[in-house]
Amino acid sequence: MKLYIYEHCPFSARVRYVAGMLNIPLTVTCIAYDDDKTTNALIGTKQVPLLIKDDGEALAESLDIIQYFIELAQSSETIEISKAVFDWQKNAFLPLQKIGYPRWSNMALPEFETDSARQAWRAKKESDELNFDALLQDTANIASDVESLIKQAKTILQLETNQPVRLIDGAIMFSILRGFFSAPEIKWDNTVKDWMESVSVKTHVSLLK
Ligand SMILES: N[C@@H](CCC(=O)N[C@@H](CS)C(=O)NCC(=O)O)C(=O)O
Repeated sequence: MKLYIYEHCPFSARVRYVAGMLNIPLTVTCIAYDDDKTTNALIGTKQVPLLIKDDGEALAESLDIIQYFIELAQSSETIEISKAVFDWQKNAFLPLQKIGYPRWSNMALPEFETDSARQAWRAKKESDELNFDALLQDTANIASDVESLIKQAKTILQLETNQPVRLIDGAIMFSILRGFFSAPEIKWDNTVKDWMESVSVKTHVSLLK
């Protein structure tokens, strides 16, 4: 099976997390950010993650892909997200954009190898509300919000009690938290950082450092 992704993309990362946890073999292809053709030719729009199953069928929604992996692995997990994770995710998405948007295209990520790809990113993602230079200048305030989210993550995932983390909850939290590593100013709770690092090794999904 082939999975098209962007390395920075949290929806791609949650799918890769589940594939890693369930030992689903995948050929992962990162497309260039200015590539308007590859996924358009397959599903009529520019969107990742995109799974091409072995029978050629395309699946283009992260939760549909995860559901398919759960069935393939005959796992008892589900795609039902717990309320605490759902609420945390809603609060975490804007801070993720504020940290990631002005940084990811300047990192050594495969989707941003060319000037054209980096320019396509800025043209699409920068707005009055998310002005890249202003966001970088406001790093201290944004980092403080993110540090609260990291502390909440420790409680929600019950990392200190060694309770098993539900597959879908772990996938969502990991995929958002990994994006915060792109700002070295953010101070991490050690328990959460250790969990992120061990899960990254286990799933082969790198942190966005
Ligand atoms: N609902 C979709 C959302 C996927 C999504 O928003 N993907 C973004 C990347 S993170 C995308 O492909 N955006 C197109 C673009 O940036 O040009 C899912 O859950 O898979």
